[in-house]
Amino acid sequence: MKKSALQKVRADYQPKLPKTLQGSVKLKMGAPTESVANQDEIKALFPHTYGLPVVEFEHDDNPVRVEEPFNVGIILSGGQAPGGHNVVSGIFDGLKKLNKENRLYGFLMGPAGFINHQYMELTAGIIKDYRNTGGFDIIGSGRTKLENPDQFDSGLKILKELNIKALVIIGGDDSNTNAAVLAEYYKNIGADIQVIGVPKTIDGDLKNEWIETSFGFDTACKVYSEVIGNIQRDCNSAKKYYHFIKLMGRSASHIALECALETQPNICLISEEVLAKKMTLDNIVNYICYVISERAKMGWNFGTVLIPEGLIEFIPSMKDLIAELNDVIEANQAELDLLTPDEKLEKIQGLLSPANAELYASLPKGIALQLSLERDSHGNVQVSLIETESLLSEMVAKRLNEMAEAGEYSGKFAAQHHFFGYEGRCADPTNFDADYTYSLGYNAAMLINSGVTGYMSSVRNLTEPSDKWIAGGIPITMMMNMERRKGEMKPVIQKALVNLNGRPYLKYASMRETLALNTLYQYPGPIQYFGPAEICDRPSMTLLLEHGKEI
Ligand code: FBP
Repeated sequence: MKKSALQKVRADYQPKLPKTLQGSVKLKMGAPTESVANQDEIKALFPHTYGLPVVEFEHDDNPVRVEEPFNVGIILSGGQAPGGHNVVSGIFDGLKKLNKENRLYGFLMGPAGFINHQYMELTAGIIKDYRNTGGFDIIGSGRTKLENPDQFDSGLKILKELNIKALVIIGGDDSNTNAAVLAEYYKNIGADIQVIGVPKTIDGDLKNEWIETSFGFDTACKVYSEVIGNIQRDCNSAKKYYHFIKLMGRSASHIALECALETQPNICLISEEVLAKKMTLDNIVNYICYVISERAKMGWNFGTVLIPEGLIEFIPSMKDLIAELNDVIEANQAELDLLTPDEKLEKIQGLLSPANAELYASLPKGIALQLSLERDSHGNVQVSLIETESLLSEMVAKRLNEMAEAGEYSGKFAAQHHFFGYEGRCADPTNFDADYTYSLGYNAAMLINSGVTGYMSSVRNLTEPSDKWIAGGIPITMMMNMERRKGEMKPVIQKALVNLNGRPYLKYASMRETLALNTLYQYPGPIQYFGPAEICDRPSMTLLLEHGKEI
């Protein structure tokens, strides 16, 4: 494979490790833990892995040599996120540091490769080509949900065949939930297999006191912010378009919020705020129209609107509808698959409760169909397929016409639509993500060597220089609560949505009116890998603000 000039130079970047991981390590045990909610239910479901202590690594002055070599398997699960390859190289280097004979196997195309016994050995020669690169293409990723004992037993066969002692699942909240279920299952049947999770997702919604951020969020947001900045320059040059920009992130608005802090658009909708204020679709449209008409009075018929991917699910009436649709579609999927789009709409409408049926019927047909598409394997609506940016701009255009007829608006309105998601998921990781992911992987190897199971690799203190980062492990059950999924109550890792009392949101909210009624765009420019640390190593604004720093 021919490499670009940047790829060649970037391959030589040596990611930084926390100081504690640079030599030999020993484990410091913390106090026993409790799950974040529903303690009795979670405890009953995870009798062997509930209540474990938080663990932290310390430098070991008297290291005990590991005599027996061991093998490890890895799975890349779910959507791609920048830095996945560095998790793999971090695990590999950690294993080799412990014992040159240790081996690493990668299961191909996500959990499916584990269940179906498709794998490859990851050697130094293979890994060399993937260091510091974006993507998950080293072994591929997939969204098969690892959830039932048949799958666990099938996977166990290949683990035993390859003499694998531990499995590392690199994934988001759902995949790490599965890691916890698998750890418990193997412990329960005495399989003698450890399971370790690594927090991945560009969405930034897998975080808590111990997991300060999921990997990939930093890079993806910087890619989107670069492009939003470029659009804003274009917009401010031509002065003739409103750009409706939808940003990935599934339910949470972390990506949209981070990009707003980076680029200072005229409007950024925050789904969590829409829910808290019980806003309707009309309220949102009216707010956008208010900003457009005020800007028009100043002669500005241009602007930018950031829209979080999951917005529609947070509008309370839409949320109720989607929840019922999830259950109805799950129960009738086979039958619905055989119908034409019109028949499908009619059928679904007939199955919904009266209030939801009415709302469903009132939606533009295209949006109703997008809401009725097959769910992902975790039972979630595929929000990335819903064209909220077009829905909003159509409704805004209609309302502006009504306002114009009533003599309340005399501007010009033309819209452009964008959806940024896939553009950022496989970017070469920023220095922050390159270091963070390498450390998470290396740390996972150390956790395996310490014998723990049902833990997530945790590296924290991330707004400090990397040598001061704190490495350890968090019991996954500690992050769990019970939620309704596919019509049933299930134990899952609690998703972190935007905290409306948190500093990132409050910072944006304090600037919002000024940004709406002025043109104060910020242009972050492309990710820099070489140069001054304040440009190359700066973590996300979200992380800085959450850690009490100024931006
Ligand atoms: P993960 O939670 O698996 O990391 O996925 C993140 C994400 O990029 C979401 O932001 C988006 O809604 C979804 O994946 C898109 O899914 P797909 O990759 O299947 O199109």
